[in-house]
Amino acid sequence: MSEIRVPDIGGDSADVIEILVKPGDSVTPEQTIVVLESAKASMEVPCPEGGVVKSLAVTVGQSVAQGDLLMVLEASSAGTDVPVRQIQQELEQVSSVLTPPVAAAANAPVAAPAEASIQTVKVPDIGSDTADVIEILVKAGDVISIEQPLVVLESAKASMEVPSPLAGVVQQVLVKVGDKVSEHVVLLEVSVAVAASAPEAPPAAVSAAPVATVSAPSVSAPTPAMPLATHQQTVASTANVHAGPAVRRLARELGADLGCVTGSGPKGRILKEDLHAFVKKTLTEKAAAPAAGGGLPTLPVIDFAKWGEVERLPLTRIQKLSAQNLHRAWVTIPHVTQFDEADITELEAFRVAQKDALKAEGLSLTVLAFLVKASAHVLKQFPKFNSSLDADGEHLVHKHYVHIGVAVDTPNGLVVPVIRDADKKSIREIARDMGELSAKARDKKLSPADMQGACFSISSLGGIGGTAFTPIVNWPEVAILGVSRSAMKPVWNGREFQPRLMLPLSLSYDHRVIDGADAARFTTALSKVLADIRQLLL
Ligand code: CAO
Repeated sequence: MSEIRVPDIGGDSADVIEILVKPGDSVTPEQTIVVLESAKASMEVPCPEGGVVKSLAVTVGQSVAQGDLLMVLEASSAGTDVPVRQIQQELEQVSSVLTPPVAAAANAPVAAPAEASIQTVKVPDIGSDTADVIEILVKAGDVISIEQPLVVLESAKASMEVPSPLAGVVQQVLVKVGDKVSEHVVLLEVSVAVAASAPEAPPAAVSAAPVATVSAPSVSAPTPAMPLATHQQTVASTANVHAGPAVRRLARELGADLGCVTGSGPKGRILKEDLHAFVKKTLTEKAAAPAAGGGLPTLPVIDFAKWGEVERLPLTRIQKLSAQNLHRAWVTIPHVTQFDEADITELEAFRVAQKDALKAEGLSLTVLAFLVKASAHVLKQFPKFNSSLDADGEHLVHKHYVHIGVAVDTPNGLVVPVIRDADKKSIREIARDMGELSAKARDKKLSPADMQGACFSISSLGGIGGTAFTPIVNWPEVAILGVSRSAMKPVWNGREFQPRLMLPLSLSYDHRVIDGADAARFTTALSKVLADIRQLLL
């Protein structure tokens, strides 16, 4: 039975922030068992020997000091107890390697302005002859603060962050990744602010830049009293994230940017689970993205003025909003458009006959009022077209009301006011609603409520022209009817060609909800109603 205790943690106390094993777990020598966090650094405590965890003596959040009992371990084989002291001595060799770096004021170049002096940051005692520079966390121009990690070094024994003993602005980084460095090698030059009137004033006077106080442990102690068995230690891949060495190491191995990972541990600390979840999510998203290139390619910025004179006009609020909505609908809804033609010869004759009478009432009777009424009628026969996909992706929400949106072209952009309960209204009432809503639209007087709650939309370009188009479904609706200009056409009636007024219909629909056959049935039914509007009376 072995007692595993807190090794030298380079300070008075540290909090237990993660426990990585539980009673009954088998552990191997050097496997990390707990993560501690002191005021200066976070550190992993490796198990000095293999065995089975008998009991834990600490809980997350508990404050511990050197020598405190962490856990009791049942040795896997008798007689292999390694004295803890021996392990601790070994660890201390590593943890004590980091002594204050030297800021060689005497070596500072004199190019600094009167109110700044250039200080150097050198490699501290790293406990071995040489170490590799494996990561550089700052660049020229960066504003750095005391204890901010500057570079990560890796020796045969350990990886370690070298924190800044100075606050100032990095002038020059004098090493690069891959360099082999040894104690006293200059890593950086930092411009440190000093009192302008007294450049040689004692450092104590320069509170923001403790030039000569760099040897004072409170300022200069490099991060790591990391009492870790060397290769268990790891490096900071991202300077300002809250994560322990093992997580940082894993992130480096996986090429994951810890800055993008949300920590779920105490004080937002990134745990291994967070990193795994992040990597999994990223991979899933990549897999779900289109094969070539993954995701939507970003569009390059183009300087159109290269080819001639240009003018940049701001988009209106409506244009920006509809751009967003159209784009979202276009990329998220699998669209199909069903084309058809309705014979509106009789309808047009009726409309023309009624038009003037309604005009006297101030109403404009166009084909559109008939289309709204006929669509409402057919929507009741085809409830799927009057539905929306539920957010859970597993239900279809059928609406027991029929509100129809009508696209209106205004100088400020496209808006879609809604005619409520179109199934219950007469064509005259629909024509009145249409007139009022389109006037409001053009006068910018539509309220948000006027444009909400539609079940189905109609976009009519018939007054303008065209033979067909593919409208974009107005999400969360599942279908939209596009209407083009009616034209007189020769139609074969079985014996002869007859001149008939044909109205082109373009029905775009969400193929997740509506099948092609349903769509063809819908336009056929609509065409029949438009061909003989007496059906609306039934
Ligand atoms: N075929 C032939 N003529 C048509 C027609 C059609 N499909 N639709 C309308 N017309 C005729 C009308 O009967 C009217 O003629 P009269 O003056 O002889 O009666 C004339 O064209 C003008 O109609 P209108 O456009 O003023 O009226 P409307 O009811 O047909 O449409 C409105 C109203 C507000 C929908 C329309 O003005 C509008 O803004 N349309 C554009 C919608 C749009 O931009 N959609 C695109 C969305 S996707 O970008």
